[in-house]
Amino acid sequence: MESQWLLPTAVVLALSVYFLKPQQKKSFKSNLTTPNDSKIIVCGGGQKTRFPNGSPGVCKLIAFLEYNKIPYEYKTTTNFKESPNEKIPFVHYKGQIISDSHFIIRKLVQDGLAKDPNAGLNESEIAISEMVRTSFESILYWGIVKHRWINNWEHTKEEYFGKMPAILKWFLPDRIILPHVLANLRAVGTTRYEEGQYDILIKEFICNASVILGSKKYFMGDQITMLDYTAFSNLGNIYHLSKLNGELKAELEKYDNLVDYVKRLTPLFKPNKI
Ligand SMILES: N[C@@H](CCC(=O)N[C@@H](CS)C(=O)NCC(=O)O)C(=O)O
Repeated sequence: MESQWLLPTAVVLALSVYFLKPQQKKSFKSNLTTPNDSKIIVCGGGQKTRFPNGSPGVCKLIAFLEYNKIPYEYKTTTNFKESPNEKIPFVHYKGQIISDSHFIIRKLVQDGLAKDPNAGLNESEIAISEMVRTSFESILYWGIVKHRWINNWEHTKEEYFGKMPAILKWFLPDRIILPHVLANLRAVGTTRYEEGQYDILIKEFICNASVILGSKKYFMGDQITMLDYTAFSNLGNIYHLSKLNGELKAELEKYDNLVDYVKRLTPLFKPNKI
């Protein structure tokens, strides 16, 4: 090899070794709890006292903990990187960090802190209600995100970042956070529909939710199931945080049973001390 190629070749080899070597899997260990410590620290945005929490995932977890009278501490975080899936909610629990409300609830049920919310359903009811639950989390949820971050951005900015120091407020919301959320909305496809089409999907979704609920007390009958924590967290967000979701609230209000459902469930899931 000619000598002028030696240095670039060495650099390329060194970079290849660095990037191709198997990256050590990050283990998400908590520095706030120990393996024997059953204290639950819920990490989310905003304050515990804000109800419902503006994140449907956090709201769902809080609803579950409150309804089942499971003690927890709430920690406001902006460091989503601490979470294994880089999303909120996540919890510090028994020396580990666990992401995603579904897996957090499963772990708590497994550890005997609450009864499985779906225990009273048969196999087919569980399958159907879990399908409905995941469609709340993957269709209505993105409709809420779109309404906040696109349709009602000025209100949302004031609500989420209004109290931020002016210098941060000048660049963080519009230049850093909004582009990140818009990229997510595009990645999941919400903003790739033709103008108005996603809003039609959401209208149809809300109408379907009203038909499924019918005159029942909860979505699957007389007992609260897993689906109710999710349904409430999304519908309750639309109903109570109306500044962020004006048009969605108007849509929800077309269905008396959904409004009544949100109003009945609100006190059951509300943190005690607020
Ligand atoms: N399925 C998840 C959803 C969590 C989720 O989407 N969290 C949003 C906030 S509402 C988030 O952290 N987004 C940050 C991002 O996507 O970068 C759960 O229920 O925990």
